[in-house]
Order: sequence, then C-alpha cells, then structure tokens
Amino acid sequence: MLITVCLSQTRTEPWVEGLRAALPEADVDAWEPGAPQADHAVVWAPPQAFIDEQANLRGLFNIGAGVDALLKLALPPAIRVVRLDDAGMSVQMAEYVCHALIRHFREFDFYEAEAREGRWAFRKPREREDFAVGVMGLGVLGERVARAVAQFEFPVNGWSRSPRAVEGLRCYAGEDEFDAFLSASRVLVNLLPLTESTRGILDRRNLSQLNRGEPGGYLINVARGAHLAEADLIPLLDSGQLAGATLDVFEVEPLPPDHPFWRHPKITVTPHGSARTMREASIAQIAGKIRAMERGEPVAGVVDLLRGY
Ligand code: NDP
Ligand code: OXD
Repeated sequence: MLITVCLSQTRTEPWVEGLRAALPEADVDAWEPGAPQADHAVVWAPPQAFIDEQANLRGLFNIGAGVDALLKLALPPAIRVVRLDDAGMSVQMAEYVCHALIRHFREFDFYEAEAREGRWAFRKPREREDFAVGVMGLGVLGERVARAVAQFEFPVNGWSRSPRAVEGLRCYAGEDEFDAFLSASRVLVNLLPLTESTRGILDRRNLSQLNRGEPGGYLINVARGAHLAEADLIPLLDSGQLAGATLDVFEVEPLPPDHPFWRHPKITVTPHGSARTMREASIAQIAGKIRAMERGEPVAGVVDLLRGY
C-alpha cells in the first residue's frame, strides 16, 4: 500500500514520519510531481495538479475538519473524501468560544481598561437570560460547543440542516426556522461547514435579526471567513446594532496587514487557531481509518460530496 502526503501551509516531514510509524505495513512518502500512483493520500488544500496526477486514489484523508478546500477541486467520482473527526479539536473550540463569550458577557475589556488606569470600578451585573447563545451547526464541533456554553447556564439555541434533539438546547432546523433561531439568539457562534448554501450567510440581513432585532448582538465566527459578508460587518458595529465580534477566520488568510478588522475597537482577531489540528491524535485516527478502508469496513467521517460536508 502506498500513501502520499501533500500538505500546504504545514510542514510535511513530521506527518510522513508519523504515518510511517503508525502504518509500518505501508510505504509513505511526501508527494512531488511525477511521484508513483498512491492508494491513499493525506492532504491539506492540495493543488489540482496533485489530484490530476494521482488518479487512482481510493481515499483522500483531510488533516482538518473542513473540506471546502478539497471540494472546490475536480475530484474523481469514486474517491472517498474523509474528514478529521474531532481528534482533539472540539475541546479547543469549546474553550475558545466560551472564552470569547464570557469575555464579552463579563465585560473584561472594560475591566482591563479600568485596571490600566488604576481604577477600582464595577459594572452592573448582566443577566445571562438576556444573552441567549445561538450555535449555527450542531456537528462534531458545534454540539460540543453548545453543550459547553450550556454548562454556564446561558440559554442555548442550535441550528442545523436536519432536525436534531440535544439535551439542554432549543433546536431549530432548516431555512424555515432560521429567522426564529436568529431572533431568539443574542450571541451568534458560527460552526457551519462552508458550502454553496452557507457562503455569505453572516450578512447584514441575518446579523440584524439577532437579539429580536434590537441592538447588542455579538458574533463569534470560527468556521470559515467566506461565511461572513465582510463589508457588512463594520457598518453593523459602528451603528451599534452589533456590540462586537470575535473572528478567527477570514476571506483572505493571513488577514492582510491593511485590513480594517485588525484595528476596529469592537473586533477581536485571532489567526485561524481556535481549534488546531493535533498531529499525533490525527495521525492515529487517519491510520485507523486507512486500515478500516483497506479491510472494507465502514469508515467514520466520509464526506457526502453532494451535500458538501
Ligand atoms: P460537521 O460536518 O460535523 O457539522 C456541520 C453542522 O452544520 C451539522 O450540524 C449540519 O447539519 C450543519 N449544517 C450544514 N449545512 C447547513 C445548512 N445549510 N443549514 C443549517 N445547518 C447546516 O462539522 P464540524 O462541526 O466538524 O466543523 C464545522 C466547521 O468548522 C468546519 O467545516 C470548518 O469549516 C470549521 N473549523 C474551523 C476550525 C478553526 O480552527 N477555525 C477548526 C476546525 C473546523 P446536520 O446536522 O443536519 O447535518
Ligand atoms: C479545519 C480547520 O477545518 O483547521 O480543521 O480549519
């Protein structure tokens, strides 16, 4: 069995070494143009030239959860695209979102500014019932995040494509229930996959519906930059309709140095690191899935190419 590794924006060598150790029965090599035909590939955002050359791949194993960079390539119809299932990401995402939420809710920015001036000042405590959190996407990451937020006794709403029942959450599903979900939520957390149905979904119309249309909504975008209509955000913040935003993902990454998001006082920027791929756990998971596929057993995390996630 031959496994090829083609990773952009990531050092390839540690993955090759790790996969060799985890799959001693396989030959594992870093891909280069003209390399022999492999049976499986371990990838992150490979170029189309890689797919065109490696025409016999049976499995395409993504080292992340989001497969949007893969699905924009022309893929052979029989190939199975397999996403990473958690592998240490959901706990990080839960930490990140709870941190952003609590920092906003408890007004830590205010207290930090006061402390810098040596001032001992209090704000009136806010009611968590007034800060319902809406989680868009109740998949591997979204459900974990929603449950973590619920532990702090915030009201939590969840929105998914198909109807879901998650204890402690008020669940909404599909386009028909989207407006009701937005209106009932004040802090919006985006954990949707990027597909043709979700691109640009964080736009002026939808963001304006948060908090029953009243000012004071807050956005936490940790899924993909292209979910957000970037030009709509700053006017919503400047008018006060939105109180702030924490953004981990951007249309163009790295975020260009002159992008206004860097310097806006109501925006917190982090560099697409809310849930990092944990190499050892990911290699162990991918090795297990490659073996299962070779034995003809079911494999978790196979992407539905028509649905787009
Ligand atoms: P999953 O595929 O497990 O879950 C996706 C969820 O979104 C499902 O609940 C699905 O509904 C819902 N959904 C999909 N399309 C729609 C739609 N049109 N309308 C309503 N709901 C929809 O994804 P993960 O939880 O694993 O990951 C989510 C995304 O997070 C990834 O695609 C990736 O882009 C991003 N990510 C970001 C990281 C970062 O560091 N910033 C790290 C890892 C991931 P249903 O349940 O009905 O299928
Ligand atoms: C992922 C990511 O999709 O890191 O896993 O964004």
